[in-house]
Amino acid sequence: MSVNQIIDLLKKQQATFVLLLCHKSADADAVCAAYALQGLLKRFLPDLVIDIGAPQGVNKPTKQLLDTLSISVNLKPNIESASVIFLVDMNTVEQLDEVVDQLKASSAPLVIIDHHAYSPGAEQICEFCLINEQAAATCEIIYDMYQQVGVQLGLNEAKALFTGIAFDTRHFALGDSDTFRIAGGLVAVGVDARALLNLFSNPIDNSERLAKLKACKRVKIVKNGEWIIALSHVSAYEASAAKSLVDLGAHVSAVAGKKAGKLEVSLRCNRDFSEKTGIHLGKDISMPLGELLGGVGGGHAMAAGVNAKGDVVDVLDKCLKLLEEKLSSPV
Ligand SMILES: [Mn+2]
Repeated sequence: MSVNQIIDLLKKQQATFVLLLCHKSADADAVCAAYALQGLLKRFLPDLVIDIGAPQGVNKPTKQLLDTLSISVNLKPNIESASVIFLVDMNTVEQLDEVVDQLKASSAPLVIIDHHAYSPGAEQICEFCLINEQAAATCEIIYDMYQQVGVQLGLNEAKALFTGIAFDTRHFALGDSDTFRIAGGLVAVGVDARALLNLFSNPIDNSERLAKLKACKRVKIVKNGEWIIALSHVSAYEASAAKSLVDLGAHVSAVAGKKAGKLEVSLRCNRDFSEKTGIHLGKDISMPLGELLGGVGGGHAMAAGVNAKGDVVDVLDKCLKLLEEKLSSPV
């Protein structure tokens, strides 16, 4: 899919209003990618009204980012009036709970720009689908879209892309050669890398510290051959807790949490586990686990998640079973 194809689609639809939708508790990558995409489309269609929508909210660190980079996000986007809808940094609408029905009812063509593992059916629901699982961040894909059409990035757009990439690569620790090529390009536009990284390395607040410590206290450790699996549950900050368990020494972790009847599971593993076992947490664990629980799961090879209903103990058992099955039948 090329940028020109997108522009042609917008013209063909005689689009006056377009929505760039971000996933549930939108993160820096989602919001920043949407912001830079908004800027790119504006270069071609200056009269087009383009809203960045986050109907399921933005996460806490991203809220501060929105102020700093002056990015406006609409928390109650008008789905019905959109001529074309973009899914940015996600490739399924299922995780958008309350607005799924509105999206399904809309006849607006859907464009997907994402770097998560393909969800079943992603290609069927969209007009154009740009999913690059190799990209470390959706912001990297947007950077290359600018390159493709030779459009110069503005400084604020470059800052946004740099921040989104820094966020998704854990401050570049998970970056590959493409990540550094792009970071170099953004620095050339005028991004002050150190200043931006400092700005967003906020100390975490006490509720997150407590969640991480509680996850450690409640951890169930299972050894499987050379691998250490850590399972735990918290009432918030599942992703942060799952990451902490891997930082502490687990090869793979799953942390479940239940809020207002909704169950969330975050999975993380280290690179050694990912490469030696060939297990893709998004495709091999989260997707089947989501299905098993009547919810939805997906994500990346080393970081994934599930949204569903159910009980934390039961979901962790099912998750462990899936991991054990995969480990006993190496790919
Ligand atoms: Mn992302």
